[in-house]
Amino acid sequence: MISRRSFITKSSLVVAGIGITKTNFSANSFQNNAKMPIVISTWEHGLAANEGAWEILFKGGHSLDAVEAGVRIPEGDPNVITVGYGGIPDAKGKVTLDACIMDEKGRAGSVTYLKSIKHPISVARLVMEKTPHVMLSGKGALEFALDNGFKKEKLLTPERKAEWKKWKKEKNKFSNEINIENHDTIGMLALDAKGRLSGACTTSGMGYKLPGRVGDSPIIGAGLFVDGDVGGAVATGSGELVMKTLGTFLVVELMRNGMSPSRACEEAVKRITKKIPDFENHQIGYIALNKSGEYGSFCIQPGFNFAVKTKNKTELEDAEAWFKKL
Ligand code: SD4
Repeated sequence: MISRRSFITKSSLVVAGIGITKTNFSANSFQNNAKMPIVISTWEHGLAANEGAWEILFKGGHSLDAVEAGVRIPEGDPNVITVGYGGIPDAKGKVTLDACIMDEKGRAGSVTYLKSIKHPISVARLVMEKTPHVMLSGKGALEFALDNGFKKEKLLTPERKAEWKKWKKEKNKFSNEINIENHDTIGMLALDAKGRLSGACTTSGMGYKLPGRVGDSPIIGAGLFVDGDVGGAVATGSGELVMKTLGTFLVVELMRNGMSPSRACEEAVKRITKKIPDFENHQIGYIALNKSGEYGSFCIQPGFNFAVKTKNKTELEDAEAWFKKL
């Protein structure tokens, strides 16, 4: 079980307009005491994704294969409306996908603004393994996928199309403010039995975004960063804030300098609160896993959770939040 070592201050600073209390957690690192392997991933859909990863991890497989297999589950699930097939489209009704992957050797691959391909994470992996590049975008990414045997598929489901039409009629205005429906990228980190750490991140991005918009999720160092000697981190939430602070690179560097995963995530959220004036209108969640199998998380708003799987446990945990509901 998790033991939070200290819960130091709880101030009742009410932030204008949203009726929430700022909570300070300090030194709230926790040891999970679990032996490798371990996999963690963002949000509730991480539970099913972790099971996919576990199939590979428990047999002694490589964490890179595990994270790819894991995140393919929400990518292929039309009920997960923020990732892959069945994802919320952009303002013009097109589903465009962002994804990246990184392994313990520091190899990385990414695709952005990819249309018509159900599993962008697998294309990102091929970019990493078959090209001298890190990132392919838009048409080029699609051509690369088709040349490598991927098939074009319709990603917009009838349900998402109907919602988009309604949105267009009633709002027709993009808002990336706190909105559960607008979020829920899957980001996953796995440490395999041999101590190899890999990560994956895949999303349909902000719902009803401007056509052409790319978020943090496919940006190495923003949506995902892994250093096999230190640890890894993934981000979810309003990508613009993560990009402006290079959030997951920051988390990993803080862990390199001795912070626990929880403290490092908290510090990276703190950076956002210092640098980005309207941060209170946004959600950001970070999760991190270090080389020893310790993990942690932190977010801006209450409500972010993440899934953890080890030999001894399968659970969904709530992340500590910068703001805590009154
Ligand atoms: C983005 N970070 O495109 C993604 C969206 C997200 O949880 O994570 N939602 O900005």
